[in-house]
Amino acid sequence: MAIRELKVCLLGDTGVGKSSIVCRFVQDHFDHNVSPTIGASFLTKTVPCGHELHKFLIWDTAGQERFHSLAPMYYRGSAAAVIVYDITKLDSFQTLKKWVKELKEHGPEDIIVALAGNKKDLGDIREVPMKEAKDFAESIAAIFMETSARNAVNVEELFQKISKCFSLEFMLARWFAPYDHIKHCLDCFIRNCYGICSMGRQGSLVVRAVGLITERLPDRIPELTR
Ligand SMILES: Nc1nc2c(ncn2[C@@H]2O[C@H](COP(=O)(O)OP(=O)(O)OP(=O)(O)O)[C@@H](O)[C@H]2O)c(=O)[nH]1
Ligand SMILES: [Mg+2]
Repeated sequence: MAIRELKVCLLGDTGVGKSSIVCRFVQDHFDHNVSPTIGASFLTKTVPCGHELHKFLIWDTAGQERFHSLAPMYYRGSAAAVIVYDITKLDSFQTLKKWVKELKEHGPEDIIVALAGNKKDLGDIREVPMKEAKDFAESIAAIFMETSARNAVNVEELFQKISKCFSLEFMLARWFAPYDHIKHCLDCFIRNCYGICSMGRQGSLVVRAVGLITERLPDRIPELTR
């Protein structure tokens, strides 16, 4: 099975639960007395996604202001960024918006952004209405989930959603969206592509997709590029 590596960084205010989310996802563990992150920490986890394995290379950054200048090192080259806020702290949602802006201005052009409203278990003292966060996420075409690292709510699901964005079907569907009228051709192409992918070739799926079209469907190029 082909392994695809996905660099993911976590950003957000100190104390919102970035390390706790990563710890829940990677080790299925929650620590009430976790220390603030210094610099950043790195963990990995491999999950199945359709006909592939996705290996998350996770950079859990430090939210304290003194570490802010290090962040570009981690979001540069990231396939996805998870920006975390604490639903009980309105300030942390404002910080999230600053991160969105910074990513838009300086982050990778095609980065997938996921917003995570953590500490869902403390819903009775929430300061950020879910609808407000959801609407904001929609306005920037980001994934949105409220999570609880403490109670293991929506953490796995959050990473699954990110993983799906890098599945072959999703990437090709996005890439081919303007060519919906040749759906049959696309379906054949996806099947062919899986045959090659399962042989474990390296490289970007989309680049491979273009290569395969050229190689296997040369007569369809005029249609695809019209
Ligand atoms: N109730 C509750 N507490 C949580 C949750 N997630 C994290 N916490 C607590 O929030 C505090 C901060 O969590 P961290 O994971 O260290 O936060 P962080 O975002 O990594 O902070 P920095 O490393 O300083 O940027 C800890 O006391 C955690 O136990 C959650 O889902 N629910
Ligand atoms: Mg941390």
